Amino acid sequence: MTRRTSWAEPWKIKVVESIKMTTREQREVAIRDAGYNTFLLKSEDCYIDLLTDSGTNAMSDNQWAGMMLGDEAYAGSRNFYALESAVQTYYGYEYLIPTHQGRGAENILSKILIKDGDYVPGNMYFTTTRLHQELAGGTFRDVIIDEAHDPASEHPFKGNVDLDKVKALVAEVGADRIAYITIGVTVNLAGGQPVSMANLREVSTYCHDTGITVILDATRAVENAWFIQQREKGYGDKSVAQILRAMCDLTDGATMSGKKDSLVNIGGWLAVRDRKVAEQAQNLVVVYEGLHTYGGMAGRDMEAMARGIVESVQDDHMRSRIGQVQYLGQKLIDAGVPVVHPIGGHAVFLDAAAILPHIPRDKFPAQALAAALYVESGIRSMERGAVSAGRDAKTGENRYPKLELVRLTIPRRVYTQAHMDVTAESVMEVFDHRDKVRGLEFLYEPEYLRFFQARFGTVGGDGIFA
Ligand code: PLI
Repeated sequence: MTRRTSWAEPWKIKVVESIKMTTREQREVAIRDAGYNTFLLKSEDCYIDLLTDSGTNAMSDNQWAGMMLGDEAYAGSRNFYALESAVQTYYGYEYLIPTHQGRGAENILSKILIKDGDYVPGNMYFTTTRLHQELAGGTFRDVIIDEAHDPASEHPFKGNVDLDKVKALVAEVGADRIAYITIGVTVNLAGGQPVSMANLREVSTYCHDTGITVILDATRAVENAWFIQQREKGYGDKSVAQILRAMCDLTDGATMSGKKDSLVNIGGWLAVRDRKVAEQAQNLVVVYEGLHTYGGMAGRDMEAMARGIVESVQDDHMRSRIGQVQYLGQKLIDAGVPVVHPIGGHAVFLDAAAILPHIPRDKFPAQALAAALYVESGIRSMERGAVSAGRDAKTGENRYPKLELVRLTIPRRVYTQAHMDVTAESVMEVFDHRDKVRGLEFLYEPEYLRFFQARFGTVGGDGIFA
């Protein structure tokens, strides 16, 4: 019984969508017209779209059936109660406030919990999360372990919080100036790296003893639960659903982008245990999102998410979801392409600083690598380096995070292993011609979340390849 070692997806395909290959000449024009920013490309000009796993998932027949059961009442839609029940069952929080997507929840939470001058520690920043904290008058402090900033470190839980860094912040500013701590699981910008249950428990115990609220960024918490099952002693015989619940039980609330783990195309939520915070959130959601029983989502979207949550916590789903990411990552590791180790949950991250050492950080090697990969192959990826990090809110200087990465993000249930093979070969092709890739400089830089809409020009000649 040892011959069968492969896994296969726990589904078969019922509907397909055509994708088209373009010529290199067409792609050279498209990327130039897009200001060398993959966010500004037209989707139809992309062959394999690995820009993000956010809202790009394929829904199941069961979810589509649920869409037909949308109760589009302005107030009290039955689909809200289905979603509320799914969140209570699988995440365990008592009060659910739906939002149009994750950043809607971040906005509301930041406005409620942050006072001007407060600090908000977190295990590495996320773009929208930090911006909402700053807009609410807070200052973000990174408290992730040092290993997270080292692409080569094989630490199995690189998303862990360094409790000494939290303690140092408490000693510096006082616990009453700390609005709350955000724990991202998994940590997107560290490479989709997980947090261990032991670390979550240790941080939760310390914070609760010190009077600090613990907020989970639950966006990819189910993927985190899978890593705990696979890597942490004592969890090998627990289900993903049990581990997810145990993680959430250590925290006071969560913000959620349903567009990732929950296998839908839109939606999010804020969930808390404290009734007073829930009341404030239910009041604010009316101002920014919609009534507290839809929060910017259609009834059908809430139904699809309720059903997606149940599907997302199935062990066989998670095995194939993360298995596919690992498959791509291993191919690149075997080919000697520098990537973030270990391979994370939702994406393979190319180490652009190591691949393009001839491009200085202020000429944005990761942005350039993403553009080069597109021209080479039609594959769309995303910069996750200095452009994403933006400028310091106080000094206005560019931030240069240690990690300068390109993210090959895998949508859930969308592409096959054959697409992963083509992706790996395309990355290898660019890797072979890496010394020809040109750096970039800003032509247009928007004030907020610049990576979405910035435009660039190539340095030292036309075209991304010399
Ligand atoms: O895109 P939203 O507004 O639904 O969610 C914001 C958000 C919050 N936390 C984390 C960890 C995210 O990854 C996140 C969104 N991520 C995007 C869009 C991504 O491409 O990774």
